[in-house]
Amino acid sequence: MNTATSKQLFAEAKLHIPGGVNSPVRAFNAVGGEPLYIKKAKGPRLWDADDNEFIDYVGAWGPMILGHAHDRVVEAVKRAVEDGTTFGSCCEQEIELARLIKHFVPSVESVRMVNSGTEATMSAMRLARAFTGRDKIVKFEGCYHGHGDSFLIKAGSGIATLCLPDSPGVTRSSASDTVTARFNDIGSVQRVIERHKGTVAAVFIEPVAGNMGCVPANRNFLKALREICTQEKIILIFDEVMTGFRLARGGAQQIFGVTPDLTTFGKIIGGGLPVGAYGGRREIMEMAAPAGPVYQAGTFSGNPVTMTAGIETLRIIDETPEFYDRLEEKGKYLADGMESALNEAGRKYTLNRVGSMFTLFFTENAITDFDSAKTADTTMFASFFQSMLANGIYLPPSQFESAFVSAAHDKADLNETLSAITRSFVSINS
Ligand code: KE4
Repeated sequence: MNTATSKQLFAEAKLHIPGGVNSPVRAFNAVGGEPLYIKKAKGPRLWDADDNEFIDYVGAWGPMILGHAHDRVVEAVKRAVEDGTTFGSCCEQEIELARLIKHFVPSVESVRMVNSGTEATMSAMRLARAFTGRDKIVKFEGCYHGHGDSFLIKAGSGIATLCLPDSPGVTRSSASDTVTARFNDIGSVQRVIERHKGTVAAVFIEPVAGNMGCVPANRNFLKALREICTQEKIILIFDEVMTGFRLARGGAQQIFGVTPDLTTFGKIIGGGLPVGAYGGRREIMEMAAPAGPVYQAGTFSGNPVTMTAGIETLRIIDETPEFYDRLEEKGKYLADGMESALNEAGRKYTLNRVGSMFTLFFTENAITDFDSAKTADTTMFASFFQSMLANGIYLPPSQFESAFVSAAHDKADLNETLSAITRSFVSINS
């Protein structure tokens, strides 16, 4: 595959940008080779600077559930831009997106728009601390909640990808207010809560983790977590930046039937533009300034163009009652085909999938938490990634990320992907 232009661009980028990238996980460090420069995307496909074409399973790390450059979203954004991009004032569109988020997710009584998932989790944490008067937060090893200081402790996503222990620059004092527990292990939660009795403000969890690869929480674990938080008056925060509007209309909380106190959102609600949001119980949300004393602000928060892209995306989903059934069918079809290809190749693997999120781990171990995810053969994953790329399939360049099927992937795309898998295992074998 000719990647001369991408290589040239990457060499130039490294002169101007740390590591040549504006977000570490896209640098291909964990899979070898160099990142491709994407110049165009439409539906389920990407084209790079050398005109190589790929079927895309990164989906910009989750936002592109409709596929890239959906005609209706593009048209709506074009119209919005012609009326001005951002005013630093109120606009009607922010009310409409807030209304839609509440329409989809019943636990959200009030919601505040921000500009990234990181801002959403940072703000939700501040609110929970103010509401409870407590300092500590609990997070789970392998979960990633953005790059706020308090969350860069045993985090997933790029931290895991780059095998970083945690992150320098996070002070001991902020790190000391974060305690970690083991995902899917309620005993570890009970021990942590007991040890820090009366000082924990919030528990953060990805109800289906996407940042150690796709690792679903166990329903009983989540129900027990809900009970502990209720009993201890701890704010339970579902980080649904990735799973919100991805796994069901009401996100993971609808699937599991567990209601958090606050939920953080991002990705899909921006329709491909930068966005984040946090929302939940009104009595907590009303503490956010200017309704209450907890300060949080943002120049671009609720800007009409991002709101328009999010509104159009959620409207398209809302108009399609079978939207998530179709995504489930596509996810299942691809997973079943992958399993038979892997079995035929005699490969040891574990495939975790929830709806249109999936991750292939090269290990026979069940993957239920970060420790088990780390037993996967990342060297084999890197070979698989590169072979699939050479066969025109663009997977997430990290074992510790989830892949995504979009509504735009059709049967032909999925079959092309499955044949690429078979060819990849032949080339890896040889
Ligand atoms: P952003 O600040 O990147 O918008 O969102 C942070 C975030 C928060 N919570 C969850 C569950 C997330 O998955 C994320 C961001 N996801 C990563 C990919 N796993 C974004 C990709 C990147 O960092 O380049």
